[in-house]
Amino acid sequence: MSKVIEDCIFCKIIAKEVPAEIVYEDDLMIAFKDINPQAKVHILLVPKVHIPNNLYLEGSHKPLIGHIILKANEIAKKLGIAETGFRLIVNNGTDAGQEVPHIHWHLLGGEPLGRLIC
Ligand code: DGP
Repeated sequence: MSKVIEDCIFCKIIAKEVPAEIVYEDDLMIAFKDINPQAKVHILLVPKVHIPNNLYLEGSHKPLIGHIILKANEIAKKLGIAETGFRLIVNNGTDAGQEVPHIHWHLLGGEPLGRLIC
């Protein structure tokens, strides 16, 4: 069981103290529907260990990150959005609009998402 960081909503979801529509879970991560979806399919992929954002990643996290990125493919296939395409996004810090300081990957798809400037 990962340590629950006080006031971290994602730690509370991981600890099942707050409900979420979970689409996948294992020892390392959880994936659940975003409460405020920005596309027909909008899933958050969240490591169970509390890491605030990309800046806090260390070498020891490499297997965890690889695991989450590969699971994104599996979840996209399971939800039927793999063939039509999907987007994976990580917001880091204030300028990127990060609201929840527990690193997470947004998996978006199920409809045309429009072009980003990058
Ligand atoms: P970000 O801005 O990258 O930190 O994205 C945080 C996302 O988390 C945002 O799209 C809304 C979602 N979110 C915030 N609180 C909750 C919650 O309690 N439950 C669920 N399912 N999603 C949440």
